[in-house]
Amino acid sequence: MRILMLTHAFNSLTQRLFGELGRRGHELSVELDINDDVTREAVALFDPDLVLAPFLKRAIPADVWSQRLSLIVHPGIKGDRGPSSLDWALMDGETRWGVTVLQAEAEMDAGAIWATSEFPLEPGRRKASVYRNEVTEAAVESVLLAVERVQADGFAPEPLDYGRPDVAGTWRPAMKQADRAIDWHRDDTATVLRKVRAADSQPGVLDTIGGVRAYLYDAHPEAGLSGAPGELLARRQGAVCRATMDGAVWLGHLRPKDPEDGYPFKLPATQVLHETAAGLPESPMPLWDAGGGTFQDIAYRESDGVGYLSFDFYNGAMGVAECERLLAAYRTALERDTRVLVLLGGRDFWSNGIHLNRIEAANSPADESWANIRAMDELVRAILTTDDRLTVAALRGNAGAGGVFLALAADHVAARSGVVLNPHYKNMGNLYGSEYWTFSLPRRVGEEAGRAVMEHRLPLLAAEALELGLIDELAGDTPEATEALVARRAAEWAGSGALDGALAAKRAALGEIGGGEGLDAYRDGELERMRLNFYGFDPSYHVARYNFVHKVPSSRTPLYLARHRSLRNAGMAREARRA
Ligand code: COA
Ligand code: THG
Repeated sequence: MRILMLTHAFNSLTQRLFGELGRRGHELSVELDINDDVTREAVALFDPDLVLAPFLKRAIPADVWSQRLSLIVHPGIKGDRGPSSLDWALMDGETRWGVTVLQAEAEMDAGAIWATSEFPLEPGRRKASVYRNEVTEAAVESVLLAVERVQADGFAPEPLDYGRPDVAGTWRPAMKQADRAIDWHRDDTATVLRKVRAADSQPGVLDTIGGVRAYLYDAHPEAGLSGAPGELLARRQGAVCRATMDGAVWLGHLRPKDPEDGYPFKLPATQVLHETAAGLPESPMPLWDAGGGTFQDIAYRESDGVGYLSFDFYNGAMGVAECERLLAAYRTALERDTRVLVLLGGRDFWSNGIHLNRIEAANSPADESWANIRAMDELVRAILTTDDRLTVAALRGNAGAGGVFLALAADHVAARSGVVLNPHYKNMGNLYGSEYWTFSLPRRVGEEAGRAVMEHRLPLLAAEALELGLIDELAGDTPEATEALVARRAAEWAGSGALDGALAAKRAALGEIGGGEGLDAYRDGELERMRLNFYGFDPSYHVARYNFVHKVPSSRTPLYLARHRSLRNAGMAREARRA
């Protein structure tokens, strides 16, 4: 089928559906929801059999949905309607939730139902985490089913009827800040966590913290500290700890509401609260895995002769500090008597490379970019040159740009089957990229495929990455399954007689390229180009980063997505229709 994906942004869910539908032979094009006329034009140019809206905030115009079957992916259980579905589900403590694929009509989300899928929902989860995991899996299932039903011809979608016993949901209005507000004197830790997490990653809970009006994000429980409700107690690695009625929470990121209080995008809480935060006592966090109950973004543990270094950075963004701390932890892990070391990335993201928000907020974004890429390169190099043990990258969540090449530095790369990889830098103003990609990419996929991956700038499903040889293994359908499968394999290797041979081969391969010195040549070549990206005459990278960080809406859909706008394709489509 010809499917036009109409979407507010080419976000992770849209990318996943784009990959899954493309793999099944559908002809796809994407239009970002810019305005109704652009939508109309896209329909006219592409002449789709189906309009699919995976992530749409505005109404599809009546002349489009009345002439073209238009399906909406709604992140709600059957019968649920409105723009804040997941927010309400999490605030109300629903224990089952779902995705509904419904037909667009005049009344929002009231159209006939083409497919649904449900999942259990644990209380206190972060909205974006549920979206990137359960919602995305359920959306893939129900969209594929709906598309089959459209193709089957003669399937009658079910009109929305609240009289039916299986129609559980209802219309819920847009959630307001008043619905989200925290009362530090009355809300216990679980309530504060629930409120912040139901609004994370957007819009955040508006509050006053350290005298600043700001949106709160990235909340974690703290079992060991307490104080007067609302009081700031401590700081740790960018986060601040704040007392609740019965305990305390860590808040990792803030976004100031008013421009006079700082940049209007998310930054580490200590950076937003500068002097106030600087006056707080530093609460140290050892590397050994505390097993929860506090904020720990890097943790190490061992079992069955395997070392596990886990890390989970907000939005997968790695600034200089994160790179340096992870490198220090990696070096400590190398001192341990293990022969297999697993790098276990976060549930939502493995890594998205350098920290674009922190760079944007720096006095010299060029200098900060340079420092950040140098710090990333040091980390990647430490992994590439580890020759006394096997390294495994376990991707539970998505990876983008330099984050992908961080993973490729490991000997074995395993990913959750639903992971989406963006192994290219082009969308960030034609950034050349570093992280030793000129070494790792051709080493894994060959010169030609490597060039194609970098050039065509499209996301890759984990299964596609496996076929290309970019990664080595699909490990499970959930973050938990990925962790368990990787652990089983790592323990097998650690106890295997074949490991010595594998390590000898690894040392030989490293020797063949001239060891660390051989690697220098790759990095220096990359950095020469990066220096031009950061300091040269062409400001593309700085412009792209500004737009990304400030979420400047696109005025047009990039041509690599809007295939109907590339003249050749549009012409061919019209020819094909006429014939
Ligand atoms: N630095 C800072 N923030 C980043 C980031 C980075 N490198 N990569 C992603 N983020 C943030 C996004 O701004 C977004 O912020 P929000 O919480 O305010 O919404 C959040 O992470 C999630 O990103 P989003 O695009 O909504 O997630 P997604 O899963 O739908 O899409 C990508 C993932 C990879 C397509 C997209 O985030 C991206 O293009 N990232 C940039 C990668 C990059 O160019 N890195 C730098 C070069 S090394
Ligand atoms: N029919 C048509 N178009 C659609 C839908 C549809 N476009 C996508 C949409 N479903 C997804 N669902 C909703 C439901 C309600 C609202 C937005 C998207 C909504 N919006 C408020 C408004 O427009 O005033 C603003 C909400 C906010 O503040 O975020 O109520 O079924 N044709």
